[in-house]
Amino acid sequence: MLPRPKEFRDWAMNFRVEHHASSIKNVISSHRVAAFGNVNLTQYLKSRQQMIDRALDRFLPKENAAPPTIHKAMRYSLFAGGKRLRPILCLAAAEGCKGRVREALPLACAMECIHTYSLVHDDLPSMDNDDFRRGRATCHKVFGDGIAVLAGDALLTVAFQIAARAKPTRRYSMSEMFREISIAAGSRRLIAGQVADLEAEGKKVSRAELRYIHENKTAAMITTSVRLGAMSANTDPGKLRAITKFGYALGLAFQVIDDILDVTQTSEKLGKSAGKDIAAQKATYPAVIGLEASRAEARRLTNAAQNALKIFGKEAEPLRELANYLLAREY
Ligand code: GRG
Repeated sequence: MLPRPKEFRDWAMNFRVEHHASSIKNVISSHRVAAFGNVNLTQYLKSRQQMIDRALDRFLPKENAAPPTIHKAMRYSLFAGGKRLRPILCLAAAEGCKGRVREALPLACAMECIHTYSLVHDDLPSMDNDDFRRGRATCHKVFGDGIAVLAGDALLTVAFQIAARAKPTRRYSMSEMFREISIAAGSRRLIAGQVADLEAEGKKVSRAELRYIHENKTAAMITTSVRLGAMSANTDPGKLRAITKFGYALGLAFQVIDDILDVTQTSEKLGKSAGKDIAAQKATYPAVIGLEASRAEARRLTNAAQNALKIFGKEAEPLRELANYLLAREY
């Protein structure tokens, strides 16, 4: 089994809180429209996506800012119609902890910039070599490999500039928030997952190795997104632990479902190349445990995510509905 970073054990296994001292696609699938308060989930997702898009547009250098090529490339990938899952979860976690969405917005946008950078780099010929992402040609196909590398670098860097717009709270300092983001995006989480994923290609991997890849490549960014939302709301340590459990289980469920969709959906529906995992002999849940067992695992993880929210009141209803929505998603 691959080594597990200590910080991840702290978060995900023991749930010890370390530092409390100081185009959704243009058409959102409406196969399951849940309602909370007076708002249904479809409207909620759409309005949150618009809020995030407006904020990202404000926070990013304009397309014609010098040198225009890099800013065009950054914006090309950022505004290509991603689901905005991580920032939406960040804002919903802030709400769930009775905080203000406005305070969480810079942190939410920072996570989306980092996520987009990881997609741009993942699509490069030297990595996953993909031509199609978020329903359009990948960044390097349009701007060339060199500019795509730089656009990814610039999205990662601007994320920290954007996060710096957030405010510290009584319990959580800005340095804690920056540390949180750096760990999630760093060589022991997102990059660790990507390294393990690259190294697993064409090999038979165990379930534990697969889980390590998914925890780091996917669940860490999702866990950090909800933790940041909770921190922006100055949540108490018990609620931060619960939000962490939620993010971790939801993040794993999200990746299991992503693996399932890769073998059950078309490229057109996904907005990215379907069937690539099998072609590249990738480590995926369907490949390791089979399709039906993967579906059962996604349900089990979604239940675990729901259970983690038991201590929250009706403010966490959007988080609960998002977890159900993601389990039933088709892209
Ligand atoms: C290059 C450091 C580095 C990391 C790349 C993001 C990634 C790691 C690889 C892409 C392939 C993959 C399956 C990643 C797992 C995370 C995931 C499911 C990404 C896609 O997220 P969505 O579905 O994408 O939220 P949109 O486009 O909707 O934002």
